[in-house]
Amino acid sequence: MKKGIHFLKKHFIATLVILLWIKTVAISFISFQLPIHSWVDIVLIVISPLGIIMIILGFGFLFKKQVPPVTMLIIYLLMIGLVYANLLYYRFYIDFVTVSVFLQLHNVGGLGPSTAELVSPFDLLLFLDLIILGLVVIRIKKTKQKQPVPNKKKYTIISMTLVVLTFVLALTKNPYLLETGYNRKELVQSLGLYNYQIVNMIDGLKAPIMKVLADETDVEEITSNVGRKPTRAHEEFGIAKGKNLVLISLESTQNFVINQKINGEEITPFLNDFIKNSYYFTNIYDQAAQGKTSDAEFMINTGLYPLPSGSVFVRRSTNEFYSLPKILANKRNYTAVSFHGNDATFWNREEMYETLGYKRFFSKKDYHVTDENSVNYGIKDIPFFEQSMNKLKTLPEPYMANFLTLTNHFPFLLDEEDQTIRPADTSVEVVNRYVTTVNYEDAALRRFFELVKEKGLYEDSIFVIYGDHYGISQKYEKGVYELLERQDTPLNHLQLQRLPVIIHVPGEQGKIVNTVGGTIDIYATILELMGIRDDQFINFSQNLFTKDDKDPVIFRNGSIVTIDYAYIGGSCYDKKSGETVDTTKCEKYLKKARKELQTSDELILGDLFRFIPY
Ligand code: GP9
Ligand code: MN
Repeated sequence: MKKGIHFLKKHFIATLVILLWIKTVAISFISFQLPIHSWVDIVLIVISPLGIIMIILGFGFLFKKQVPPVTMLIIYLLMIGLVYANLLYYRFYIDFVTVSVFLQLHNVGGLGPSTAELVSPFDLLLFLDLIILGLVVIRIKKTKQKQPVPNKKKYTIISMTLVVLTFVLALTKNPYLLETGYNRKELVQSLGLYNYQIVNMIDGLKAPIMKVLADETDVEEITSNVGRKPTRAHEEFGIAKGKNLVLISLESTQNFVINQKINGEEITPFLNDFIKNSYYFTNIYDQAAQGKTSDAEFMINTGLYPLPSGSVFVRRSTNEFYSLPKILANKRNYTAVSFHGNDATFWNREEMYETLGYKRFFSKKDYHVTDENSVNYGIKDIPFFEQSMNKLKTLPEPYMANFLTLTNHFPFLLDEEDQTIRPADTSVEVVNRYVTTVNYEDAALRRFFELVKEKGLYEDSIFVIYGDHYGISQKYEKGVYELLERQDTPLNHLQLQRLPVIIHVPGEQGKIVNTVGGTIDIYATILELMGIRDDQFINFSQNLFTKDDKDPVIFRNGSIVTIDYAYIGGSCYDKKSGETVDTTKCEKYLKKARKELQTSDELILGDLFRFIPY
């Protein structure tokens, strides 16, 4: 033991570098499912962290005459902390931490009451060496001997060369790597966790500069880039003209629950009936990113993509935007309001709603919230709808009313007395509970429609009901596969990312629409139903009644899906055969994805709508 400590003391720097390197590489292989297509990918995962680890740990001694062991151990600990933060975040979101996520941490609902759920006893392995390293540091302090400092010149050259080599290799493999900085899995796989974090930080710094540098001249280029085709005529155009528009966001609701039975009981009996007299869109994919519900709201309100990192609601709430509330107010004299039982400041809604043109936000403080009528993140959906009714009744018509439900939020908690369906019996508790909270949400919708009918608010309205984003993260998907008796494959995972979108216009029969689309397309679809041509405004949304299935649905990480192909996890799939095919088959869609995402980011980060008159 003594000998060992003596050895570590002598080679303190090398020990820290190697330990951190091994841990980082091990986690990259074991915990982050990074796509590996060739030996270059493996080489990159192995070498990419080394150079930058040397540089960062080197700060502890490069500018000093001798090695300060405590400082170095602290740097080491911080770096392990960073790895661990990413590990926890990854377990739930299958994504990596960005600077924006740190800044909006108080809003990242998913990690709040559920961190315990994400921790594993094996995580201790990451920190065990700290005991021995601590002893070594005490020993160094006690003996008061000078620690040998490596040859600084050599150390710097080796570490710099490793970093440069990493970037050269990574960019040779994918020249678009830095341009598509939103594909975080690929960034981490090619540059390693630490270089990725630095690239992300630089991106974050670029954002405010983009706004300052932007001017009218940028708009022309953007407008030509968006290049919108005029929307084809269709019989649903204008069928809801002049009606009140009611939007209902279904928290964490995925499409697989519709028409699905558990032990002979329907999970969503109300919706299963309701879709028979509605437009039910069966192939709408979740395009939300790190902003979760707020991203879905942003897409539906503006027809723009969410930001590559963080939430537009938090990062860009003082921008100018075209939005449904503003368009409806300008063209049709609508008043827009929003209803949500959580704090007004959560996800910065209070500020962003004003920017988007909402005239009033009924938030937690407008509801009678007690311990009895709350669960998990706030007031339960049934009392939420009940208490909203009188507020809705007093609105001047025509109105746009936006409702956000909340009960069906991870980790899907529900009081026994509210459970009207037995939990599922898969091996994943989260999925078993999910069934009960979705079933409660369905009952809340039933209550909502009873009430609007009772109050005479039904006939003159159009109702747009949509799942905001996935509820069952990939970590827990195994339970869903058990429930649906399906295999865990990349394409089945993709299919699970579909969300229910239901549009109900009283007096219209409705129909099932199988168009392949995404959350962003709800915007144009609503405008068209309201009798306003969607192509007058700059946006990336496509009317779902006329959208071409061959046009890709674009995910924020640059992946795509069309009726024929899907590009996910770095592979191109032929959806019919389920086989991977040559990437060239997906390339034209990926090109479109890069261009659209980049243009949308430029519009938002440059705050370009301030130069575009209505
Ligand atoms: C809570 C709502 C839900 O106000 O935003 O949380 P999220 O789904 O965004 O984590
Ligand atoms: Mn949500």
